[in-house]
Amino acid sequence: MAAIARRICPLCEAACGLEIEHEDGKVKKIRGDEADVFSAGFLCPKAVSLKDLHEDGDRLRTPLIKRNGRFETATWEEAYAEIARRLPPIIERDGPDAVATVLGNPVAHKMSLMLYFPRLAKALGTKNMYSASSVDQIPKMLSCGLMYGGWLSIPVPDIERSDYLLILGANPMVSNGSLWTVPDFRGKAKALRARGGRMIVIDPRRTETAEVADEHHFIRPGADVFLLLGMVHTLFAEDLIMPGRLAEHITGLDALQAAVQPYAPQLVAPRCGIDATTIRHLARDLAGAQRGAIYGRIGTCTQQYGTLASWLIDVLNILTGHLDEEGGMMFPKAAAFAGNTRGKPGTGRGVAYGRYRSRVSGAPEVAGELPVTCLAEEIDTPGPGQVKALIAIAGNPVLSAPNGPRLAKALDSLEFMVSMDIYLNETSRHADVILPGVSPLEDAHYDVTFTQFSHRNHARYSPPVLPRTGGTPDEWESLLRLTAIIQGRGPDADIGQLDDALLQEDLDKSAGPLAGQIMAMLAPQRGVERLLDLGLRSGPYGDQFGQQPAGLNLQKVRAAPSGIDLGAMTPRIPEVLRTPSGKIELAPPLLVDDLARVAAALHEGQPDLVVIGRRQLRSNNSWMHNLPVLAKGAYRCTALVHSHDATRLGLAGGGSAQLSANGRTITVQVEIDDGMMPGVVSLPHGWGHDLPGTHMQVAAERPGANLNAILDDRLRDPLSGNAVLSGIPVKLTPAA
Ligand SMILES: Nc1nc2c(c(=O)[nH]1)N[C@H]1C(S)=C(S)[C@@H](COP(=O)(O)OP(=O)(O)OC[C@H]3O[C@@H](n4cnc5c(=O)[nH]c(N)nc54)[C@H](O)[C@@H]3O)O[C@H]1N2
Ligand SMILES: Nc1nc2c(c(=O)[nH]1)N[C@H]1C(S)=C(S)[C@@H](COP(=O)(O)OP(=O)(O)OC[C@H]3O[C@@H](n4cnc5c(=O)[nH]c(N)nc54)[C@H](O)[C@@H]3O)O[C@H]1N2
Ligand code: SF4
Ligand SMILES: [Mo]
Repeated sequence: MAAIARRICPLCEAACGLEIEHEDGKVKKIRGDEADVFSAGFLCPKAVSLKDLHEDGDRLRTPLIKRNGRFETATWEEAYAEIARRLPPIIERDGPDAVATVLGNPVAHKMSLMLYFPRLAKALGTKNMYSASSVDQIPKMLSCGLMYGGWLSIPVPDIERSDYLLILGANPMVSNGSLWTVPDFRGKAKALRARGGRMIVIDPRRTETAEVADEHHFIRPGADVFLLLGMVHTLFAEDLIMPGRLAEHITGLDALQAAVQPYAPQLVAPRCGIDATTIRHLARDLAGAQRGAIYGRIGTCTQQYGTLASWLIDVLNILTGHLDEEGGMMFPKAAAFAGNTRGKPGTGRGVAYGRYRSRVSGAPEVAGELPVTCLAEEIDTPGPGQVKALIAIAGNPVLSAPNGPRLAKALDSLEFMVSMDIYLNETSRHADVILPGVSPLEDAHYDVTFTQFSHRNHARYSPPVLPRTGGTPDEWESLLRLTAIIQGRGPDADIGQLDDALLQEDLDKSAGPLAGQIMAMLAPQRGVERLLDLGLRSGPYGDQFGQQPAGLNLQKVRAAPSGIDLGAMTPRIPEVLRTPSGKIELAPPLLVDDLARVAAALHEGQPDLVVIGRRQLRSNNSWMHNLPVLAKGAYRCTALVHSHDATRLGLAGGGSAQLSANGRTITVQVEIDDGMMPGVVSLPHGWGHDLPGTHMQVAAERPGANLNAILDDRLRDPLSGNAVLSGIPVKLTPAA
């Protein structure tokens, strides 16, 4: 008989609640859960691909061990034994820094990986920790860290109560939101406009989001900082500074005013490609909005001024009285694991930044990690401290990080590499051992990450939809197994006992004399469920282990299969602040000093042609191209070119062309699109599935071209270390 299970979709940040109809272990139908307290039935075309993902014959079901250059299937025992044989001797010989870890995007979408990777990291103690954060949002984490005192104190638009939304470098109509968990952005944007609200988009492409907005302005890629400085300048010049309730919670206003003084709209206009009148009107409209916000995302992060742009966006919200106000940018308060509720309310130590630097480039550590663009050089540059082994978890940096060819070569030179992945793909092919993850229908889920960026607070838990088969461990168990191996306990350690011991250690630290009692109250749960129960019960809505009997625990969340609504966001300043001053730092010296780079580049000319990235609804970074339901249809890895550029460069729509930068070239298919800003070409990332040694048969049929193959791994925002992916000068010529 068919049964219906509920599962939060793990495929993007919108975290929609789904209904999965299944029978005899087979998925029959996937639809949105109308009763879901957060997503109310919304879903996008990717949701139904969970069936294809579950059934994909190319998805790994058993570990693989590489012997004599070829992968052989292996049992879990054999795989762990191989790791135990090869990894610890490297640590013993060269120390923990000889082993690097690299995490990919799906880690943020998997409770098992999110909650248990820290265990592994602690056991290993390496400085060489890398992740997709540094090709993504780390500039925003740094700017918010400096301003509010916490890496995850990142405000999100309160769209349901807003009447003005200015969007820079984000395309939520396609991405479904990022650092902003907002299922059905389209519906919410439509409602905003129906209330008489306005939406404005700043993007070098007239995007799907621009299409549903009231206004769209092209911007020169990488030049948001100039626009934003011009807007802040306007607020000061026109006496539009009105932080309202926040006035007593901010510091650095004078320093900020002095810092933006040189950037009058007429001066920055040519540099950003937006005229001075428009810059002033954008500033005035934001200031005049009753309930409004300016929001920026990946386009504003993946550029050389990523941290500065991220900072100025918050500055604008604060100066116009839109931070921490209904309908503006507000701080979510997640039910569990909320980074922005830890510690004493109202003051703190702020964030520690640059505690160490990468060996080769000297890039500063941010939030405990180094830029992923440093990984290749740390492997291929000999000398003390060189990386000799790698643990890659749910990441595909060979495609997702700049200069994939260099990284691929570097990975081949490692003494040992483990991949935890679900495919034999462009990155995992370099591993010596691959430990497969499980299908999202086979594990339990709670959104550890994206509840922290949700436009409305809620708690939802999904038990596994289908049972795991063939003795496959859950990923938290694999991570504990690796932890045990690194701790020198060998491949057959009792990981149940280790799990208990590690939790006991945590509790001794956080709960002191109550540790034993709490441990007993969490029994007989184990693994991720136990950590989740702990997170919920000790969280801001928790039952505090009986002290707040009406509060949340896992049992209560479980009993509500479509989730528990915890209400709209509420004002949190000053409680959310953790800066030493107890104030919002408007002008952190690190950021103000970095304006020297901006001043030096104010009159820089526009390169003839630059490339930017793009996301697509039926794709997700590099890894969903093997799912037939998404792969079908029109060829998607096209280079969008304005017709004027096509004419002057001699390019024809549908024709192929050579796209080159940094001495490397890829072949792309041209698509003429007058929605592009002239002088800018757009190509999606995550393609290029034609590398040898992979096994993704559907993806290989239409491999596409890897944009990152031509980008420069040495180009970073010097503050955050984030890769520069946008606005890179390129040459585009017709292919012979
Ligand atoms: N040029 C350019 N490059 C970019 C971007 C861009 O805009 N432009 N965007 C960047 C961004 S924002 C990001 S987040 C990164 C993403 O960078 P990555 O995370 O490195 O890339 P993904 O394609 O998301 O790869 C995810 C990997 O996880 C595996 N996987 C999927 N599900 C699971 C699972 O449940 N368990 C395990 N163990 N493995 C799993 C997949 O097979 C795949 O190997 O790419 C970045 N790269
Ligand atoms: N369907 C789908 N959804 C996804 C993903 C996916 O691959 N596919 N990836 C997920 C991930 S990992 C992330 S991080 C999020 C990202 O979520 P978003 O940030 O919303 O993603 P993008 O669609 O890449 O939007 C970035 C926009 O920035 C523009 N842009 C490029 N350079 C500049 C610039 O210099 N200035 C300005 N102002 N704009 C610029 C681009 O044209 C693009 O429209 O999406 C997530 N959701
Ligand atoms: S929008 Fe994102 S979370 Fe929602 S169904 Fe689509 S992929 Fe899943
Ligand atoms: Mo991302």
